[in-house]
Amino acid sequence: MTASSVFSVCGMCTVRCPIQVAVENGRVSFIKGNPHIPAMKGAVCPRGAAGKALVNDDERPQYPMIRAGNRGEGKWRKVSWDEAFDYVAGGLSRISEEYGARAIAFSDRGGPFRDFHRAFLRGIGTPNYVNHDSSCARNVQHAALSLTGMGRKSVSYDFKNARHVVLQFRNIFEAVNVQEVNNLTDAMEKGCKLTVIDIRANISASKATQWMMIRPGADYAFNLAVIRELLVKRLYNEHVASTYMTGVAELEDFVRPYTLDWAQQETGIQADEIRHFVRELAAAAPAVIWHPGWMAARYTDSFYVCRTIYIINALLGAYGAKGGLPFVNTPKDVGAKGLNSFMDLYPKPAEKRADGVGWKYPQFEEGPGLAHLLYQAMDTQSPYPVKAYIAYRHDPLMGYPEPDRMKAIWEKLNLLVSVTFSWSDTAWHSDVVLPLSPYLERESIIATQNGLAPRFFVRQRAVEPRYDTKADWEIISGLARRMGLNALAFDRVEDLWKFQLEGTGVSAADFNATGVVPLSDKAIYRDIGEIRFKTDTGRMDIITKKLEGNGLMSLKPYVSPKTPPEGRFRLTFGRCALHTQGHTVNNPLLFEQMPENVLWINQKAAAKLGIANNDRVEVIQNGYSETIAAYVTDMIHPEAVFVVHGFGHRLPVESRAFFKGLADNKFMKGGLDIWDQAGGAIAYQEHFVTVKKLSGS
Ligand SMILES: Nc1nc2c(c(=O)[nH]1)N[C@H]1C(S)=C(S)[C@@H](COP(=O)(O)OP(=O)(O)OC[C@H]3O[C@@H](n4cnc5c(=O)[nH]c(N)nc54)[C@H](O)[C@@H]3O)O[C@H]1N2
Ligand SMILES: Nc1nc2c(c(=O)[nH]1)N[C@H]1C(S)=C(S)[C@@H](COP(=O)(O)OP(=O)(O)OC[C@H]3O[C@@H](n4cnc5c(=O)[nH]c(N)nc54)[C@H](O)[C@@H]3O)O[C@H]1N2
Ligand code: SF4
Ligand SMILES: [Mo]
Repeated sequence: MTASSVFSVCGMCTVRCPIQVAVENGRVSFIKGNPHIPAMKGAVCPRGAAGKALVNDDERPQYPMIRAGNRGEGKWRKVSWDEAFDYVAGGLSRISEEYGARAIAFSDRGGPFRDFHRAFLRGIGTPNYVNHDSSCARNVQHAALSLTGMGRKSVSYDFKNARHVVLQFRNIFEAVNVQEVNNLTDAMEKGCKLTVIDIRANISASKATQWMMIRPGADYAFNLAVIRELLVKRLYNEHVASTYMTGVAELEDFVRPYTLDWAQQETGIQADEIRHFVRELAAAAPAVIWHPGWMAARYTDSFYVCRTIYIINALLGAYGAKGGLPFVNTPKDVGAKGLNSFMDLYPKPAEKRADGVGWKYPQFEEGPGLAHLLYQAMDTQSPYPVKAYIAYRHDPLMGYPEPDRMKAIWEKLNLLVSVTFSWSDTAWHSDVVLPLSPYLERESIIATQNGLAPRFFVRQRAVEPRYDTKADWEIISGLARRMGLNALAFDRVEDLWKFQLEGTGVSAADFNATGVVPLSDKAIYRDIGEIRFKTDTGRMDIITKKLEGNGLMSLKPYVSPKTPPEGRFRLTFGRCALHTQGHTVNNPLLFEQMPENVLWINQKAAAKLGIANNDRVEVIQNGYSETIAAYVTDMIHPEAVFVVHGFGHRLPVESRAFFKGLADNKFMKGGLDIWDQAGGAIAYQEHFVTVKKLSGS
């Protein structure tokens, strides 16, 4: 028997925890948290443990495929990698010649391993790179930028030292980041309070010091009243406000009408409860974290909710504080040289983006654009035709509303390619599937994790691919070689690493000891006084020129969310600890533990409709319907129904997930057009559904 162990990076979700993989006879035998990273506590979450089942699953794309029937028909021709690369590279080159390079679009799922494939796009010469973020955290990002001029990841969350943590539409104990959960749990054992503001009692609420059930979509009202209470009662950090913020007086004027009694009417939460909460929070400041949210693509005012959260953190002095939101350090901040970037090999394409970001919509950050606006540009072929689309680690047919409309839009594409390790609606609908090796069977480029102590990290290959699949860098190299981008055509991953590490003083062998290379030996907290915010004034600006100058408001008056008509409910959704988005339902281990989602519905509302727990119900919107089991509870707001996202698969190649549970994204008619104009993200929760008991159940 041969046994070894490899330090690597989990790939079961976007958190990318550091792991240690035990390998016996060329097969993965065990996965645990990297023991050299203390906050991992040697653990992974249930999905992390199911990585082995992903490798062993034969219901995943096993070789390159080219479509043999109509799109979505499921007729495939098995081809060699050479043929697949020739087909895709040939198609891209032809489209580029006929329509210009800008006719090629590419989307991914964000994250630290993008430098190489984004360099490929620059090499081709297209500006049309987008990521998934308009379906996720774009509002958070733009809210952070609007106050501090710095993105959401410029601060970290110092859970370990926090004294009061507030989760508002953030379910940390189910939408898990292992290190954050461990740190928060440690802090709570030392007395840190946890307040959860949610439309239902999720697992985080069950662990909280206080849970407040809020009316769906009324979060902005809650936050405006909190700001008023902080300002009027002088519970905020006056030194921080006067030294590092501008516009606080305007803010105080603006929030004057938003009293606690008013908020009680809007949110359903008692004024006294909010008053007490604000006092406790102020008492714990500055070691407080009001989490600005992650999946904040919910309402047309979600940007303003996130923005008020950042403002509250600022007023409490949490920016830069131990136990609050300390500023992260880049390699440069700790005197180290950063990685060499493949993107720097090519100039940024001068062409305007098809999604309008940066010119039609100057209020938005250009980097990852807005995918839903790219799809609209594909539809209108304006400002110019987009003819090729590569969905790379992205399943927009499940992640965006209106999959049928999207399929119709994609009829205008000459080439649709999916790069993925699992089947997905998007892969099934593509012209070419380039199968990626699952994370345990591939290595990545080296990446930087900025933080209190920044570090380099890398994913190592633990075992060889079972099937004819390839690593990301091999796929991009294969295409690059055929398109004449020789600087990106590599045969050995060691050569990519060498390029990245040149001049840093670090070598690839340095990752072998612990899986990471720390760039500082201790956590470095920078005081707020050392920071020059990237705003007009160098301080945190409440009145933001970039908003005002683009017809948007810095201080937007509250508009009450619509109340659903009798018999209808606002469709809400979120995560569970056992699955990641849409791509784990068919994982044998995880499927066994949770094969389908259920519809949370309030007990009184269900009683009116004659629905009892476990009854099969029909969910209907605009003539479309699916059935699901009801979970009747008084722990959800009566205006809402809730499902875990990612279910309702309809692909015959996924025998386990097939027809299990309900797909929330199919109940969002018109949803591609409903988005937050200030934050850029889709407003997924602006949809109502009818719920009926299924006759005979
Ligand atoms: N209705 C509704 N819509 C939603 C949400 C919701 O809750 N409800 N959630 C939103 C959120 S928060 C997000 S982040 C998005 C997620 O949307 P997506 O990012 O599209 O979802 P995933 O299922 O995580 O990943 C998509 C595909 O990428 C593949 N994949 C995963 N990891 C890798 C990898 O490392 N490399 C490659 N090449 N492929 C990989 C998977 O096999 C999967 O098929 O959906 C959003 N859309
Ligand atoms: N296990 C697991 N972990 C994950 C993921 C996963 O798929 N599975 N996905 C990762 C990704 S991509 C993301 S973006 C994050 C998402 O992380 P989160 O945003 O924390 O997760 P969600 O479960 O989408 O939503 C959090 C909570 O918002 C509540 N909510 C819904 N509407 C409202 C409202 O109007 N007001 C308030 N106050 N609350 C509301 C929901 O009930 C839910 O409990 O999780 C990441 N981690
Ligand atoms: S949170 Fe779980 S699934 Fe996500 S990277 Fe960490 S161990 Fe893997
Ligand atoms: Mo997300």
